[in-house]
Amino acid sequence: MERLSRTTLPRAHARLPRFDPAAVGTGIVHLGLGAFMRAHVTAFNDDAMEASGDLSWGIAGVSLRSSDPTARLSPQDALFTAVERGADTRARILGSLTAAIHAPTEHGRMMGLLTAPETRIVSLTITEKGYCHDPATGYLRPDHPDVVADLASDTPRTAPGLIVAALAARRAAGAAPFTVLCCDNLPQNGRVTRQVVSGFAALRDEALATWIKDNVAFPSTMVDRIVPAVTEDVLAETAALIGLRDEACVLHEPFGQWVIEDTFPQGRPDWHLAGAQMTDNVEPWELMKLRMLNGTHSAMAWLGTLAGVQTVGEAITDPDIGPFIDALWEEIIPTVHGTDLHAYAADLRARYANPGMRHLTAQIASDGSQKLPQRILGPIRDRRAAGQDWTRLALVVAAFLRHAQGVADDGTALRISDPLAPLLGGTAREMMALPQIFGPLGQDPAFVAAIEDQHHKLARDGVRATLRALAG
Ligand code: CS2
Repeated sequence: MERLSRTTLPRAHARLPRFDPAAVGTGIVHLGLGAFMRAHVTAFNDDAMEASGDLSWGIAGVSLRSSDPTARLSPQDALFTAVERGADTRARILGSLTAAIHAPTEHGRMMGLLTAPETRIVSLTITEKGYCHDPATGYLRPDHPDVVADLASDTPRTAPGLIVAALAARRAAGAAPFTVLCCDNLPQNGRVTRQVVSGFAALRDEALATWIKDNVAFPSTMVDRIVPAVTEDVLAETAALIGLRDEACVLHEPFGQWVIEDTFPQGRPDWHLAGAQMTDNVEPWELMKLRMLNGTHSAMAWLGTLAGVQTVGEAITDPDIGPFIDALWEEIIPTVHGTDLHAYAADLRARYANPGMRHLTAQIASDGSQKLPQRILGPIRDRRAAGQDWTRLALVVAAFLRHAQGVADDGTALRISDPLAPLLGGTAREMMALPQIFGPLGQDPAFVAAIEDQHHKLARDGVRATLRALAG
């Protein structure tokens, strides 16, 4: 079978870009070339391009570590299929990605794009751990091994290191900076990105840090679309669907949401024409999504992996886990703002149950140390301050700790993928004393005792019996 490329594009059985991909210029450099960015940011960008006819905002995608995305995309002229699976299956080929660059082996090409005057936005989907920050405080960790290595090198590899190097070069050339657009699931993600970038700059040069503070915009965003990791099955199904081989396709649900703080001194694509919500305050959206979606995702992930439940779809329809998640939403809802939060929860429930998605609990369970503070500890702090019960949230923390100890309820070993893995795996009490994750909460005897109690039940009775006892 032939492979997708600009040459074979007209023969693809799919919705094709309504513009000429060869005519697209690069206006954005995107760090983090994973499936999420392809299924979300690029999809909105294609829609904006089609609606406005402005082809100057193409995206050069950069993979910071793995050579895999480049190996898949480059032979296809950076074209790929986004397969949407809901009531129907729809294949669409996206054309606003202009390049797929592997940072470690193409440093010069990448820096050329990062310093080009046409590049007016640098966007990021590098996952929580890519910020090299302390998840409890949101500040850069100066002792982070990758930060230490970057400070001693002319070819930085971390996102904060690269952004600072590019901004330094632009400043030295008297050029305007770019806007830095974080699209990761962090609370106040623009502010955190500003903190880590300025923090890195200050370790290099105080004057540069001040220039960044005065000149660079870091708008916050809320991004949402469920994008499970692509498997061999998806590759085969996509080929059958479009009649061409596509090694870089992505699978996603119909839902997609993007709320963006509208602060772009250097301009931006017409994302509002693609359905993005432009606002002056993303925080309520961010809090709602991080706690209600990502928080329950993590709950299903840690409880599910412990109980041997493999996917989100199985977890939400599970007779023990499903009702627990409904009750968990009742604890979370009073800690967030929004107009119809019960309707939002009902929509999430339906999205989780989408039979076209096989979203693995093990995938979501990874990097738990980076996710727990904003997803679960934040709501706990708010409920305790309001004098409200927080039993279910406590059980989720206990499930995180049990998962980090690496053994499922049936005795099988769990693979722990977490940047703080070397510090995890001790007793519940030892892990709660880690300030990077728990901050001052870990020093609060009432908090520690409540979590230990739930952890003890999980260890003694397992997930199912604990959930049943709680449901009473
Ligand atoms: C998930 C998210 O892997 C995870 O931690 O909770 O990737 C989630 O699927 C997205 O944020 C949905 O927008």
